[in-house]
Amino acid sequence: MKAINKKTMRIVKKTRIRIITGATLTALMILALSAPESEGQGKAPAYKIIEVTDGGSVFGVVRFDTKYPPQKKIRVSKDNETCGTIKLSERFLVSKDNKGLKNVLVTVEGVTSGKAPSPAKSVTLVQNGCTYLPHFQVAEIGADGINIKLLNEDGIFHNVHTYHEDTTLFNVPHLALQKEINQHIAVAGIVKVKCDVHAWMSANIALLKDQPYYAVTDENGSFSIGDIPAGTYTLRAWHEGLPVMEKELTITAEESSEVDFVIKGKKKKKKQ
Ligand SMILES: [Cu+2]
Repeated sequence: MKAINKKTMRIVKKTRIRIITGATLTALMILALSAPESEGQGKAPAYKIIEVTDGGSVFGVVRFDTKYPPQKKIRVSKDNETCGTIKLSERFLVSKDNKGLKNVLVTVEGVTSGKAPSPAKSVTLVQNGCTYLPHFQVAEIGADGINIKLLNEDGIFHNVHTYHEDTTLFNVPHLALQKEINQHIAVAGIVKVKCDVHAWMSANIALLKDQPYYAVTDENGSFSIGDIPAGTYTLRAWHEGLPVMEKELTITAEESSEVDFVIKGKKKKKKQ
């Protein structure tokens, strides 16, 4: 996180907002993305599935206020025939029209009874042109975890290394002629994917458990989440390059609430 960091950014305050960083953030993500297995003392109650007939919704935009991080160019140092010579970083994808930020995971936290989750059995991550496709994806997982299908469309050697926090989940060589590899992940949370051969290759997979109330911002930073039971919750926005942002969210039956996250970014001072 060089173009924008904790020192050089702050969040414009519209209602109440909290910024969480570092280890606290990591711990919170696990708490938020992993549902408790059982109801017990000191634990949040297990998620209850109910029919939501008069739920409300929330929509909004995650965007920068003025300046935003540029899309960095990365010089490719090996396998140029397949990988090319220049890559554009997909870390910050910002709309030129409204400064909206793509690939922000927005979740409604604190819903204990709500619509049914939709666990997926498998997600696919493609290695193509020495880029992971897609750069960011979200899947819900059930008690059995999820299969990660890795496709090598490049015909060159890659090495897929996945992390949950700083811990390796799996680390597998993907040989040039090996089209497909399948791996299993059992934990919820943010899974970071890196290639140990090509340092610029990175992707993130968010695995949600008992959390059907989420959206990922589109190319204009827009999101929308519906069928939320009336109540007061926390709206959380996670992006790989920013501190977690949170706002209080009050949902009224059959009504729509607008909540925007506006990020004030200052350009990093150049030393030269
Ligand atoms: Cu690679």
